[in-house]
Amino acid sequence: METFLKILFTPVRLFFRTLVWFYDRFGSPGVAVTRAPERQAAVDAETKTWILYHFQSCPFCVRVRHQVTKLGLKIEMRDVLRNKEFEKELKDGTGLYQVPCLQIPSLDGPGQWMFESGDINEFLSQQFSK
Ligand SMILES: N[C@@H](CCC(=O)N[C@@H](CS)C(=O)NCC(=O)O)C(=O)O
Repeated sequence: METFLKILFTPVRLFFRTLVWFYDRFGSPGVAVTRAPERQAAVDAETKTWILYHFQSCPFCVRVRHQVTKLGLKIEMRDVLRNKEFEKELKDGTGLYQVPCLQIPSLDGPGQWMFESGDINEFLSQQFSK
């Protein structure tokens, strides 16, 4: 029964993945933010340790990756499907397995973990739209 269901859902999964791939590749992240070099350096310094836990075929992650691109941020991306260590970090740090998740480490610890693509995008936009 399990094998039958797997076979049945494979084309659906592939179709969905293809849709997300197109959205990722061709969906516009919007007009890119441009900054003076000094401001960009300050933004880069602030986000240097930030991490986005994600995976490629997750549409909510695409949303956040587009926002990161649009805002010109250099946030480290950790793909939890490609690397089991990253998956473990996410689960150990939050007790959840949900992406996207933005980690903003503090100087002395894990800091803040943020879920929900809409909340993450809103937060990034508030911090870095200039
Ligand atoms: N409302 C959330 C939805 C996030 C969500 O559903 N993410 C899926 C991946 S697309 C997930 O992490 N699922 C957990 C799982 O696959 O076990 C958002 O906007 O970020």
